[in-house]
Amino acid sequence: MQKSNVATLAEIAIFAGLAMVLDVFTQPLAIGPWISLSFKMTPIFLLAFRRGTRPAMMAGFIWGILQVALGQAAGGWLNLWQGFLEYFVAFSLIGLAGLIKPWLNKSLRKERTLQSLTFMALGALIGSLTRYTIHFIAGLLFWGSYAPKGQSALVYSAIINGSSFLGETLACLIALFLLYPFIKRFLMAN
Ligand code: 218
Repeated sequence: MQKSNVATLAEIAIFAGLAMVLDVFTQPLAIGPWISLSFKMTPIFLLAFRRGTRPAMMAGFIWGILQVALGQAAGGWLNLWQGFLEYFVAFSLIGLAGLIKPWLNKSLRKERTLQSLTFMALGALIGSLTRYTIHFIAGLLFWGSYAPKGQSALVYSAIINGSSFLGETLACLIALFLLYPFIKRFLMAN
């Protein structure tokens, strides 16, 4: 195995672990009745920008497994299909942020700050949006009976997952922008 493969595998484990630590030790910050900020996806995005889509999807997948294994998923686990979708599939999809890696790398090399930040935001949006598409669909299929009386499963899922998507994505964008000056070299892995 090549040296860079071993390094990538180590980083997958480390960044999945970091996401899990944030998951256990940070509380979402409520900024209103609907939106609360939570930057737990940031480590997966950082790995996605550094190593690309596949390693980041593996890290997201491991984070999903860790949540289930450590009992962190208990409140959000209804049955096997729903759990598989919302923890293994949804969390893996966060890694799709890595799709912008080639463009981000180019703009980082040319030291174009605004362009680099834009690509990072675009990557985070891709990962978060695909993840939350799964939660939205799972909301429709499995969570409809939790809707308040008179509210359709569609509207309920859109409200719950839409606000959660906004809070998680916004928090990660803020975290990524604040970290940017310190991580430019880290993001240019090769
Ligand atoms: C309407 C509705 N309620 C709850 C869920 C479950 N859900 C939503 C978002 C994120 C996660 C993963 C843990 O953070 C879960 C389990 C849903 N999909 N829809």
